Amino acid sequence: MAFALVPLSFSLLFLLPSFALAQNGGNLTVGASLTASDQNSSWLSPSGEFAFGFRQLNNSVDLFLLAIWYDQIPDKTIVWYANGDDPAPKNSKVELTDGGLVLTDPRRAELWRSVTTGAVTSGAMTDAGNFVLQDGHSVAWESFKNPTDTILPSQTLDRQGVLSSRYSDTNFSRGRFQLKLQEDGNLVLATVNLPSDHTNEPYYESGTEGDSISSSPGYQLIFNSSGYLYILRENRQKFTLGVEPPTGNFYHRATLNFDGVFTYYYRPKASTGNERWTPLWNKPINICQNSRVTAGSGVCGFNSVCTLVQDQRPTCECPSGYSLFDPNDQYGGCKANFTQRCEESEMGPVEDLYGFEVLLNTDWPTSDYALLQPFTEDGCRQSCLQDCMCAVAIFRSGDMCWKKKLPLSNGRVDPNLDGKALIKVRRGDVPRIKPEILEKEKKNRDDPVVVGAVLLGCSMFANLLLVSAICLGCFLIRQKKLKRIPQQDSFVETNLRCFGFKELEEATDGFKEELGRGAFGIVYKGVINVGCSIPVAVKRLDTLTRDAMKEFRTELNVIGQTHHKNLVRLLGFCDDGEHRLLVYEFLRNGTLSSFLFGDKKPGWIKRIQIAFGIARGLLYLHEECNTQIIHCDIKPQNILLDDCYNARICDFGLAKLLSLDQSYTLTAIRGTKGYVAPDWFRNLPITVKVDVYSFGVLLLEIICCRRSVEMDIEGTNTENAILTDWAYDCYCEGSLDTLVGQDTDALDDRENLQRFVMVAIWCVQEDPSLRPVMKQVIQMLEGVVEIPIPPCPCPFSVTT
Ligand SMILES: *[C@@H]1O[C@H](CO)[C@@H](O)[C@H](O)[C@H]1NC(C)=O
Ligand SMILES: *[C@@H]1O[C@H](CO)[C@@H](O)[C@H](O)[C@H]1NC(C)=O
Ligand SMILES: *[C@@H]1O[C@H](CO)[C@@H](O)[C@H](O)[C@H]1NC(C)=O
Ligand SMILES: *[C@@H]1O[C@H](CO)[C@@H](O)[C@H](O)[C@H]1NC(C)=O
Ligand SMILES: *[C@@H]1O[C@H](CO)[C@@H](O)[C@H](O)[C@H]1NC(C)=O
Ligand SMILES: *[C@@H]1O[C@H](CO)[C@@H](O)[C@H](O)[C@H]1NC(C)=O
Ligand SMILES: CC(=O)N[C@H]1CO[C@H](CO)[C@@H](O)[C@@H]1O
Repeated sequence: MAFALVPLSFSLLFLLPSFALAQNGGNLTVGASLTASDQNSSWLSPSGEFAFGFRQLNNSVDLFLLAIWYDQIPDKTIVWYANGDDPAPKNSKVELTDGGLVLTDPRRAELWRSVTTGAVTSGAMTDAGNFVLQDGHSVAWESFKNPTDTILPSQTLDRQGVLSSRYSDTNFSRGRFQLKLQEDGNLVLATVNLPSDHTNEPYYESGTEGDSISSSPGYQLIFNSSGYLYILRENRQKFTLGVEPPTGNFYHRATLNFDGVFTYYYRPKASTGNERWTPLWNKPINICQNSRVTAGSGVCGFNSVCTLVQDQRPTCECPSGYSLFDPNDQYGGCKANFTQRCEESEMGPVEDLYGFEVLLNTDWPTSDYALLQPFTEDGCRQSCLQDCMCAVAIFRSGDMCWKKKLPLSNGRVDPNLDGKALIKVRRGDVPRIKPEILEKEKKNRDDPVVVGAVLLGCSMFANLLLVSAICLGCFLIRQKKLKRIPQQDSFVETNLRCFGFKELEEATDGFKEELGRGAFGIVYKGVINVGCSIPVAVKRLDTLTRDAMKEFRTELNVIGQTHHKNLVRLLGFCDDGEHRLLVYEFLRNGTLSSFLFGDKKPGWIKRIQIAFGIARGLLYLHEECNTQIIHCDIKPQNILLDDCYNARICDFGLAKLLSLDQSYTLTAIRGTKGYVAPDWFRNLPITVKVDVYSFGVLLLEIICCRRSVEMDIEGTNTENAILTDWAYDCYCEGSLDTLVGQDTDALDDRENLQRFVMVAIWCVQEDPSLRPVMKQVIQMLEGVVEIPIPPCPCPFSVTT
C-alpha cells in the first residue's frame, strides 16, 4: 500500500495549484474574447491541463493559430486548431457570440466561425480537451465533433467522420492525408489530391466494413476514457486498433501525422524533465511499402523515394538528377532537372548525352509501361537509353527489365526487391555520381544488419538447473500493481521496471552465480524481491559502444512492448551510470539445445509442439508486434523451455544494439556454416528471411535431434556433416528413415515428418526470395496449404 500512496499524494500536490486557475476558463459567457498578441491569451480548463487560445506560428511571428493544446507539458502539443488554412494576423480576436465562436482579423473581417446549432449561451474548455458551446442545456458546438488531426480519450468519430493531417509539422494548412470512418464502417487512411477533396485508394484499411454474413460493420471510432481506441461495430462488438494502452497517469492521443502515419502516443502526466510522447503503435506499419496503392503519387510525392526511419515514420529523398519541387518541402515530390526530347537522338549517340545512376532495392511499382523478359542488364540499359519515354528501368530477379515513365509514383526502398533501379540522368549538366545518395542507400541497407556477434546469445542457460519459483503467482499480482503505479523513475515509457545497479548487485549476490556468457557479456542468476522473491536472469551489457548505449532505451521500448507466450519476458532493466543490464524472467527447464542434444532423445510430439511454438514466436516478432523485430540469431541456444516445455525465444530485439557495435565484424561469422543465412555473406539486405533460414536449420535439428554441423564426424561420414545438405539428399532419395534414425514415433507419423522436412528445405533456400514468410511456414506446418516440391537449397554450388 505504501506503494500506492506515494504517487497519489504526489499527483494531488500537482493538481492543487491548478484548481486555482479554474475560474479562468471553466465557464465563459457570451461576450468573452481573446486577442492574438505576444501576451499569453488563453482560456484554461478547470484542471489547467488544456488551454484554448492563440498560438504564435513558428515560421512567422506575426501570425497566430486559434488552437487547443496541453498546457501543462513543456512542448504544449496542439490537439486541435481552427484556422490552419488562414493564419490570424496579430491583434485578431476570437469572441464568444450567441452565434458561436467568431474569429476576426484586426479589420473585423471574419476568418473562421464555429458552425453552431441554436443560440449559444455559454462556452467551456473541458478537462478532456473538448471546447463546448452550450445552447441552454444542449450542446450547440464542440471541438470533439469537429476534429482536426488528433483524437483524444472520450472523443468519438462517427461514420463519415474525418481526421485530416496538417501540411507539415509547423504548417497547419490542410495536408495530404486523411483518416475516415467510411459509410460502410471501414476505417481507412488515404492520400488526398489537394486542393480538391478527392481521395485515392486507401493505403490502410481496418477491414471493418462488415459483410452481413460473418461480421458486423463498424459504427463509430471510439477513444474511450481509459485510452482504448477501437471501432465499435453495429452489433456492439469492439475491433481494437493496436495494442493495449498503458494504464496510469498518462496523457493519450492519436494523431494523423503530417506524413500520413496514424500514431497512438502516450506520455506521463507528471513532469520529470525528460518525458516525451512515446509512440505505442501506428497504422500502417510500413507506409512506404504499400502494395495496394495504384493511384496518386504515394507518400513522398512524385519522383521521390520513401524510406522508413525511426518510429515507422517515412522520409523522402530525390534520386540523383532530381530535386525537390519546393526546397522547403521534403514531402512534396521531386522534379527532374532535365527533359529528354525524343528528337535528341538525331543529335548524336544518346550514350553521350545520358547515363544511369544505380539505386539498389528501389522501386516505383506503379509507373511501369513495359516489361522485357528474359533480358540482360546490359540489354535493359540499352533499351531504356534508346527509349525517350524511359525515365527509369528496374532490373530485377536476374532477367526482368521493367521500363518506367514519368512521373514516377509510390517510390520506396524495398529490401525484398532483389533488383536495382537504373535512373536515367543527363550527362554533363548533372554530376556523374551523387555520393551522398549512394552512401545513404548503402546505410539504409546495412541498417538492420547485425553484424557479427550474432553468435553467443544466451547460451548461458545451458547448464542451468532449477531454483524454484515459489511465488510466481504472488509476483504476477505484484507486477500488476506495479504497472498501475506511475513512479517517475521506475519505468521507462513501457511497463518495465527500472532497477538501480546496487539493487541488481544485491539481487545477484554480487554477480556470483554465472549462467553463461553471451555476445556482450555475462548472464547471472539472481533473485529480486517484489514482496516475495522471484528468480531472474540478469544480463550485463557493460561492453556496449557509445552509439549502442544511446539506442538502449529505444530498443527497450520495443522489447518492452512485446508480449507473446513464445517469448521470454523482459521484466526490467538498469540504466545507471555506466551500467546497462537487462532482467529477464528465469526459465528453469534450460535451452532447446540441451533438450535436443542431451542423452535421451525427446519425444516426437513434444518436438513438434516446440517447432510450432518457435514458429509462432517468430511470426509475432515479424508481423504481429508493434515494431517489426528481426531476431538475427535464431539457434537452439536461444530457445528456452518453460515448465510445460513451451518454446520461448530469448535475446530478441538486441540485434540493433549489436549492429551498432563496430567491433563485431562480418568476419566473425564467416565460416560458421550453421544457422546463419547466406544473405549475410553476400551483402544482401537483411530481412525477416534471415530468421526464416535459421528456423529451417533449427527445424531440421528438431526433426533429427542432431546439430546442424557435426564437427567431430571424422573421415567416414563427412557427407553428412552439414545437416541441410544431407537432409535434402535424403529427401530426394526418399530415405527419410535415414534422417531420423531409429525414431519410430517420427516414422509412424510419416506424413507430418515428410511435411516438416519439406518446409525446412523451403526455409533454407539460398535465395531469400524463395523462402516463405513465417505465416506461410506455419500454414505449411499445419498442413492447411499444399507444399510444392522444394528445389535444391543451393542451386549454384557444385555438388560433388
Ligand atoms: C455557466 O454560467 C452560466 C451563466 O452564468 C450558468 O447559467 C451555468 O449554469 C454555468 N454552468 C456551469 C457548468 O457552471
Ligand atoms: C506566459 O506564459 C509563460 C509560461 O506559461 C509564463 O512564464 C509567462 O509569465 C506568461 N506571460 C504573460 C505575459 O502572462
Ligand atoms: C517551434 O520551433 C521550435 C524550435 O525550432 C520547436 O521546438 C517547436 O516545437 C516549434 N513549435 C511549433 C508550434 O511548431
Ligand atoms: C503552408 O503550406 C501551404 C502549402 O504549401 C502554403 O501555401 C502556406 O503558405 C504555408 N503556410 C505557412 C504559414 O507557411
Ligand atoms: C475502454 O475499453 C476497454 C476495452 O474495451 C474496456 O476494458 C474499458 O473498460 C473501457 N473503459 C471505459 C471507461 O469505458
Ligand atoms: C540537377 O540537380 C542536381 C541536384 O539533384 C543539381 O545539383 C544540379 O545542379 C542540377 N542540374 C541542373 C542543370 O539543374
Ligand atoms: C531439464 C529439466 O529441468 N527438466 C524439468 C522440466 O520441467 C519438468 C516439469 O516441471 C520437470 O519435471 C523436469 O525435471
